[in-house]
Amino acid sequence: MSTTTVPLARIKGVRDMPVEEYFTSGHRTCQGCESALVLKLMIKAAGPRTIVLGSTGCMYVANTTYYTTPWVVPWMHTQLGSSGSAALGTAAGLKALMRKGKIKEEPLNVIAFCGDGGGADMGLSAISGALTHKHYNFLVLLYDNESYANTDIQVSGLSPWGVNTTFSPPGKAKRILHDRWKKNVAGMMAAGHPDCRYVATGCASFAVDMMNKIRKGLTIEGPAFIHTLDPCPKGWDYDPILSHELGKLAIETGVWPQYEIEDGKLRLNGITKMIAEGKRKRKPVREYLLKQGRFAHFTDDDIDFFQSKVDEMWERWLIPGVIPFAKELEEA
Ligand SMILES: Cc1ncc(C[n+]2csc(CCOP(=O)(O)OP(=O)(O)O)c2C)c(N)n1
Ligand code: SF4
Ligand SMILES: [Mg+2]
Repeated sequence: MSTTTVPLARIKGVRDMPVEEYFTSGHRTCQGCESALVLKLMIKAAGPRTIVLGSTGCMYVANTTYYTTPWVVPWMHTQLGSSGSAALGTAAGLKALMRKGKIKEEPLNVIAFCGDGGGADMGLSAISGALTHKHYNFLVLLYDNESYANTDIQVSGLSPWGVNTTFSPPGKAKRILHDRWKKNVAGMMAAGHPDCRYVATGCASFAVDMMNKIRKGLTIEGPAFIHTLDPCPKGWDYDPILSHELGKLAIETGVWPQYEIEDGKLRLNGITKMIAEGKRKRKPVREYLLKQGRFAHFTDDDIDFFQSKVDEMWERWLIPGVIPFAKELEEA
């Protein structure tokens, strides 16, 4: 039984990208949907010898309307909280079938995707369990549009502080209904799963970087986890033309640090690395927030609070964006 993975070389630049598409026409996602772009680039990076498993959410429902689908590769729906167990079970099943000689022995990619609701809330335990199984090769990709978008934009554990969603509308008595700070999922996965060989954050605004992270996750041999931040025109309430710009601004303002952790070694990358090395200044979060209708109710105080939390991450965390503990306890 071969344990090798599908060979996927590093993409050197836009001109080196594969031209073949395996997520094509036939989907019904909104105009400017970055999560759809993440899937399109994900499978472009992975190639045809891939099985995709997707938990319930926009990227399941809008991509598999009866009789139409953009998927060219084998694809299966899995229950909302089950991306981790589906990934592990499929990788283990393929291995057993190959060992018994029931299917041809060949390397195959297994990718399970989930949304922030399905992955970071409901399916956290299944993903955590899967990431402890070092003898199986698979990638769990969490596409984060910061709400339960498919059921009409409800708050999730990854929704940003103060955001206007259908579960947290600003009102006269309470302007800020959602007052919890976004979970740090990639950091949690990396710090808490010693046998998970690869964890990364990504964004489709930096397509080559994101695709190379997907290739790395698929070829490292063992479980891998990638978390992408995906602007969502419907839930974030902005003109779809701004999707690319908003992804970029999330990184430029320091709200979304870009990094990868390979066998316990951290590499900040792109603009995040430049900010960390003092070669580039973080843009004010105001530039990111005020382009989105979901923050239109923010007062200056709200923006200042948001900025102070991002500053805290950059200035006080042991590793900005990754390890949230302050360097030392302050004297009482
Ligand atoms: C166990 C279960 N609870 C609730 C639902 C209803 N439901 C379907 S999709 C969805 C939203 C999922 O949100 P997320 O995972 O963030 O994906 P998105 O829709 O944002 O792409 C919900 C609550 C379900 N399908 N299964
Ligand atoms: S609601 Fe958001 S995530 Fe869902 S299809 Fe529309 S843009 Fe994409
Ligand atoms: Mg979501």
